[in-house]
Parts: sequence; C-alpha cells; structure tokens
Amino acid sequence: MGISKAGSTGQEEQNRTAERDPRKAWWTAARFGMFIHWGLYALPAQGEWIMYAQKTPVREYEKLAQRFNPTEFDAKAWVALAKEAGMRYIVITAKHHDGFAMYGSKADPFNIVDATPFGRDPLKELAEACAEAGIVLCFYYSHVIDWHHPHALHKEHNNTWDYKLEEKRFAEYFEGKAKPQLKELLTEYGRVGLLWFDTAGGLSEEDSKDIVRHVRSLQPDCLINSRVSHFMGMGDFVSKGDNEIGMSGEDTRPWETPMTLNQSWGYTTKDQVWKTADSLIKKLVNVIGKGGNLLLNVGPMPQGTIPELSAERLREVGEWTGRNAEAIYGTDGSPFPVELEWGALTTRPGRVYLHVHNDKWPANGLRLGGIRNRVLRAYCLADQSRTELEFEQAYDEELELHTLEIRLPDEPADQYVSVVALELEGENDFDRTLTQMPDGVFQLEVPHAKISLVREADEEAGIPVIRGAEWTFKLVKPGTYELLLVSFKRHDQAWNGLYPEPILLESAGQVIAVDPREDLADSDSPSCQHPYTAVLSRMGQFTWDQAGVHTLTLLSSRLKDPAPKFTEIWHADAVKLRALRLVRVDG
Ligand code: JFZ
Repeated sequence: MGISKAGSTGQEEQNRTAERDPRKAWWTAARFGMFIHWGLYALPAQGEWIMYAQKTPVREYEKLAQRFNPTEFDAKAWVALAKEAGMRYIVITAKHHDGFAMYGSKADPFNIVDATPFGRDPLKELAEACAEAGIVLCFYYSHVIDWHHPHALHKEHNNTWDYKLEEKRFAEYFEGKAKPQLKELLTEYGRVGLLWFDTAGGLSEEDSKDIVRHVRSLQPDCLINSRVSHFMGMGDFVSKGDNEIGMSGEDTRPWETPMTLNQSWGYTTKDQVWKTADSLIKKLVNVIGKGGNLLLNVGPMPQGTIPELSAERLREVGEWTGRNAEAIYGTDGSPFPVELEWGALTTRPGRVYLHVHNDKWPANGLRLGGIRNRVLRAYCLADQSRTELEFEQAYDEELELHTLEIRLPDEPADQYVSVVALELEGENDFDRTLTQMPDGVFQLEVPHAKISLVREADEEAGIPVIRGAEWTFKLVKPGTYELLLVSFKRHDQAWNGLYPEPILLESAGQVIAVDPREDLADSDSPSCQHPYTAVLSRMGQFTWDQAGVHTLTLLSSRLKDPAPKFTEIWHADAVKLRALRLVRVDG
C-alpha cells in the first residue's frame, strides 16, 4: 500500500544519525537540560538585550561590572537543582551578546574574574560541581554579536552607538576574541559536552566552517548546535527557534527546543508570565515524544541565586521526571507521524510508553493503531504494584491495520501526565504510515506532505510563490469530515492579510477554495509556544465513502521551501501553516 512514509523518515533518520554518530548518543539519551542565562544584565534585571535596547554606551555598561558581586553563587546548589529537576546537562552563557565573559578570559579583560569585585570563575566552579554530580557541562557562546568589541559585525544587531559599521574589521574580533575565547573554554574547563552558538546572521559560510574546524580541533567530541551558522545543515543538532516545538518528522537531525520558564531568558523582574508545572511537563513529553530534547532556561539573579519561583517549578517537574525516568531517558520519539491528541508516546526496545494528559484521561479506554508486536503487559508506571491493565489487540486484514485497546483505571495514576507502559514481544515493529488513529482527531501535518512548487513568485508583479502539499494517508473511518486549517499566528499580528489568497483543498474529486478565517483559538495546543497562538480555520467538509488510502492536496503561498539555504528566525513569520485537521462530523 503506497503510503507516504514521510513521517517516519525524520524519526528513523534521527535514530540512524544517533547510531551513526555515537558522539551524539549521550545527548539524545539525556533528553532534558538546563539552560542558564547569567551575566551583568542581571543587575538592571530587564533581560539580556538591555544594552542594545537602551543603546548603553560601552563605558557606561562596563560600570555594571564594578557592581557585579554574586557572593551567593553556589555552583553545587545550581547543579543539584538541575539534577533534582531531572536535567542531564547544563548549558550556561560563557559570553552573551554584551561581550562580557563569565569566566577568567585572557583574551579579554572584560570578564568576571578581572573586571568585578567577585574575582572568582563561576564556570570553573560549575565544571567541578558538574563533574562531581555526573552532569555534562556545556557553554553558550555568542560568536558573532558582541556589543562591547569594536569589530564584531552581525547582519543586523550591532553596537552602532559607540562604533561605526564602516570601520569594523570583523577578522580582528573573530581572530582576536571569539576564537581565542573558544579555545580557552575548550582547553581549561575539562570536557565540554556541546557549544551552543547563537545568532550567526551575516557570518560567512567559510567563517562558519572555520568555527566548526576550530572546535573539532580542540575537542572532537564536543557537539555543535545549528545556530553556529545561518547556512542550513551546519552543526550536529538543530536548535529550534526560541520556545519552538518541532513537528514530528520535521527534522532529520536530532533537535532541541530552547524554552523559557516565563517568556524571558536573562533575569527580569518585569516578566511574570510563568509556565505551570502541568504545562511544562506536557511540553516536555510533547518534545521527547517527537524525538527532541528540551533545554529549559533559568535566569539567575545578580547575587548569584536562581529565582525561587524558577527553582520551585524545576523541583515540581523533577518529581514527575523522577517517577517516569524510564519513559524519558534513552527513549526514542513516537514512530507514528501524527500528533496524539491525548498526549505523547516514547519507545525503547521492547517498550512503548503512552504519556496520557490527565485532563484527557479517556474513561472508556484508550485505542491506538500501528503496534504490530504482541503486547505482553500493560501497566501504569506510577503504580508501584504494576497492576496489569486489561487490553485487546485486533488486526484488520483489508486495511492492514493493527489496533490496541487498553482499559485504563478510572482515575489517572500520576500528577499532570500519567504514563502507561506496554511491554512488547520481540523487536519493536511499528506501522509508520500516515494512518488515522482510532481515537481523537486526525491531522495531516506539513512535514509529512510531499511539497511541490506550483507557481514561481513574481516579486515585481507582487505575485507570491504557490506550493502544493500532498498527503497520502490511510483513512480508517469513512464518512464526512470537517476540515480545519491549523495555523500558528504570532501574537502581535492581526489576522487580515495573513493568507493573501484562498487555500485550495482537493481530495477524491472534491475541491474547496476558502479564505481562512480566525475561527477558533486552540489555546490548549502543547505544540504551540509563545510568541505564537494556534488558530483553527473552518475550511468546509470532505466525504470519503471508503476506508483505505486517500490523497489530499493543499495549495498555498504559506507553504515554505522544504530545502531553504538559510536558517531563519523562527518568530519572523507572522503566520505558520502547520496542518489540516480532519474531525469526523458524525463523531
Ligand atoms: C537568541 C538571543 O538573542 C537571546 O538573547 C537568547 O540567548 C536566545 C536563546 O537566543 O535569540 C534568538 C535567536 C534565534 C531565534 C530566536 C531568538 N530564532 O531562531 O527563532
């Protein structure tokens, strides 16, 4: 049955990538890390872009260093909190865009050891604490943007209030500060798990490759993230956009979501929009259920402590990860190329873990398609006595469809998300084709479509490119379906004009052309993050009289180039076309 297996490519490819490159194995197995944005900017407490936002002259900004004395800094306490949360690696800002090094750098005296009354090297202390606790230490490094150095040059965000762009000699910064500091970080702090580069806009392909060569020459096993360059495909793993959760099958390389606990990275007293533990755990399982890593951020205060509310959240998350460790660490994401409405799914050899959201706990049992193995046992991971759950498996010859129905306890077994473990007989054997699941709505997601160019853009005539997305999928329940377009709209955008032309849908000889409207907001979408909100647009109805394989085509200017040359700032898009949701009209 020729069904697109696009969805499985991403996950299978990721697994092959990890197996093919054992350097990544520790990182993909770790699944969950702590991001730390800490620097002089903690003093004004308005986030790490304050110098740029206020165009603070370098001489003014340097005065912050004289006041920066984080005497309450305790590396062991930070590492212990990360461990308590269930985080397996720490990525800390060694040097952010303000140019201030949070370690004793000989390459630039503008650093915490030489320029502050504190005089200690927190990265050295963190390296010792991490080694002792078995946590992998990693560094964030802003290798292109540096508002302190006269010759740093980014394509957009430069210090133009102290320095003249036309007088910049990038090589002086690149060879005189960035590369020497990377050498210090890679030779004086022991094993570095990864370097997390950032905002590489304007860095040439050659300089990007030079940075990669430089890192490899010093610590060959140190992983590098994709933001090392704005040229596509560089680095060992993909850093998604800030707070961006990928879609299943979207990346063929391992990927990671950098996420804030509120909506800011560096310490700020202004941003009190905090994610709840419930929301954080659902986002964590959503990410790992797609084979991704979650890098969750804290912004320590100027005295060297992590804000209590952040610590509290991490401890709450840690209680859950502690109980469900086997369903998290060392697992693979779901083999099924569909977003599961009731939660998420991870696997390991001989096991499938169903992460069921408590507020979606199906009282009349949970049905799942696609597991070919015989299931030996099913139980709730949080149930100490591992009481076996009743279940039934069936196989529909004609549809080649394996289904499993599990009778769940009346009440969820855990807090927030309750994991149901399935023990399988033999090698994991899953049907990875794009198939309607027995329960819930069915979504055709953009990464699982074959994308084709339908019409070239004509900028002069103001005619946008039109691309086509074609899904081939297995429909289990024939009938009439409401079609809902799923878009992520940036919160500062009005809806009008976001879709400049009607969306065209075609399947089984039925055609719909509709200008999408902002009909419903799906505020519950775990995959949609700040600064986007998920919007549903009613597109009309299609009827399929037969179960089986069907194709559906969608034409829109909002379908993106599947093979772009450059990476992009994720939140640059006013709207993202994400999926087409099929909701059976007769229930
Ligand atoms: C960058 C930094 O500017 C910011 O201060 C923070 O360190 C963050 C983790 O990274 O900001 C970005 C960079 C890239 C995207 C979004 C914010 N992106 O690609 O969507």
